This record gives sequence, C-alpha cells and structure tokens, in this order.
Amino acid sequence: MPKMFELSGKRIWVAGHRGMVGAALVRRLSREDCEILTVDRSVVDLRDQADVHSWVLENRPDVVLLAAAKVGGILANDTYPAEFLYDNLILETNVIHASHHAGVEKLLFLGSSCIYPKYAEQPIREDALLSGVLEPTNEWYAIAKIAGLKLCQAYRRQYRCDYISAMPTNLYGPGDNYDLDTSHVIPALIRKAHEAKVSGRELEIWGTGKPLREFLYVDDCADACVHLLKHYSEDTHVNVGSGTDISIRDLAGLIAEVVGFRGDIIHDFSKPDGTPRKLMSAEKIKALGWSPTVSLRAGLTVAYQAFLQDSSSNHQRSA
Ligand code: GFB
Repeated sequence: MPKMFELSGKRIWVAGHRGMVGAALVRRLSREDCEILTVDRSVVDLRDQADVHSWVLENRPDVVLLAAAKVGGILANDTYPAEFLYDNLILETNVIHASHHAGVEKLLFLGSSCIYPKYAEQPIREDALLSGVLEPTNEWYAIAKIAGLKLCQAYRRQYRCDYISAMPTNLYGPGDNYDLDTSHVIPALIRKAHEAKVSGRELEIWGTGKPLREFLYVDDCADACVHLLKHYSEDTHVNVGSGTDISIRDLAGLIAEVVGFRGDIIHDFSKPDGTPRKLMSAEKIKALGWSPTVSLRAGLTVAYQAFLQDSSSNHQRSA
C-alpha cells in the first residue's frame, strides 16, 4: 500500500503517554525514525487551555496522537458521568484546537466503539454513527468521543487540517487498570481469577455473562494507529478491532484457563450488562491493508504476566 504520509524525521506528540494506549503508541513509534514528544500531567494539565496552547506552541509537534482520555469500565462510566463528559470534551477540544493553531500537519484522535447506537446492526459499520439511541451506562463518554471525531471532521472541512479518527474496540494489555471499581472487564477478571486461585474462593462476574464483546490487544491497536497515520486521510472515522467477539461468560472461562483457576464462576446480577453486543465491522481497515496479529489467548497470557509483575512491584513499593 503506498504511503501518503511520512513519519521519518517528524516530531510526534503522544498525548496521554502514561495511559495503556499512549504507552503502547510510544513502544510502537520507537520503531519509526521519528522523535517522540511526551509531557507529564504535573507539567501540563490537558484540561487547561492556556497550558496546552503554550506547550504546543513551544514544542511544535508535526504530528499529534490524541490518546489522552478519562477512561473506565461500565461501572465507572455510570458512576462519574460529569467527569467522563467534561474531562474528555475539554481535553480533546484543547488539544485539537491548539494543534490547529500551531499548524500541526497530522493528528489522530482515538475514540471508542461505544459511540455507536446500543442496538446497531452487527457487525457495526462506520456509517451506523448517530443512527440510534446510545447505551445509557456510557452515553456521557460516547457523546464526548463523538464530539472529538466531529471536531476532527470540522477542522478538516473548514481549515483542511489532516485530522483523522480511529475507533478502537475494547482494549486490554500491559499497563491496564486493575482497580475493580473502575476497570474494564479483562483486567478485572484477571485480577479476580488470580485472587480466587490464591484464596480458593469463587470467581465472581458481573451481570448475566451473556453480553458479547470484541477485544483487541493494545499493541495491535497502536500498530493500527501508526498504519492509519501513514495510509489514511479522510474525514470518516475508522473502526479498529479484531473482527470477532466472545461472551463475557466464555471470556471468564478463557481467563480462568490462562490464570490456572479451576473453581466455580458465579454472578453478581446487581451489576449492569450494558450493550448486548458491539462487534465492529473490520472491512474498512482491512481494505486499508491492516489486520491484527495477537490472538485473544496469546494477548491474555501476556496481560496476566504483566499483571503479576505489576502487583509484585506494587507489593515491593508498599513493603
Ligand atoms: O469492560 P466493561 O466494563 O465495559 O464491561 P463495556 C463489559 C462487560 O463485562 C459488561 C461485564 O457486560 C460487564 O457487566 N463484566 C463482568 C464486568 N464482570 C465484570 C467485572 O468484574 N468488571 C467489569 N468492568 N465488567 C465500556 C464503556 O463498556 O467499554 C466505555 O463503559 C468504553 O465507555 C469501554 O467504551 C471500551 O464494554 O460495557
């Protein structure tokens, strides 16, 4: 596939480099002949317009990868609607506007598969956007992400900015959040299965276990983003997924196998199921010449090892 955009010699700002996706982008970009720029939250609060504008003007990135976001699982989304809407709206507005102001050549905005209607036809194509009602547990986050991709389209239309958007499915991998109240399902079940194995108790999953979810290993997502930077320049967002889904119950079984947990799996029916299914169509990104390389079992095995390392270093720090 011919390259449209050259990364060689470019100054690339990864906004949100401490997060799971941002860290994977830094790992992936370190294989390119480019200069990676990052800035810590203690230096620039992305919710502060003046901070963001002066940092971008001073550091002059050529390319921006907007991976910074307030993220969390189903319960966090449902519990903190104001933060999920406000923080995401303001930080993406600040970064996108400052990038335009400073003449950034290319920007990639990362959204989420929750932008699509709750009952969208499966697999969900990019044109299903805004065709129906959203899932109530995460509509705040979804609306902020829809606004982000619309901002990219608006700046492209009005100012001809080369800003593109990628919509990844549910991501997992090293650097995930294992806090049970705020995490997504994979890190939560890795931790719960590990603790259940150690204590000899049951593994508890939320809801009915019937919802279907599509998962993508975070380094595959980072690779897709770099591919899109090089090969894509249009106003429609692009789905980034694995192309297959699995029920939460079967996912729990697979995680139990990876972790070596052999006890019973029980349900907490007081917790929400959320969207029944959100499998995205991978046709568009496939046609652009990209497909994932890490299987769910292989990715979960690496993620479990990363969890063990993370918890042993946390343990050593607190000892
Ligand atoms: O990953 P998750 O929190 O987010 O939950 P969503 C996926 C499914 O796993 C839901 C079930 O049906 C949960 O009820 N589940 C089972 C669990 N056990 C657990 C558990 O211990 N912890 C968690 N967290 N879930 C999020 C959105 O939706 O996905 C965000 O809220 C974002 O906005 C993100 O889009 C990717 O897939 O339901």
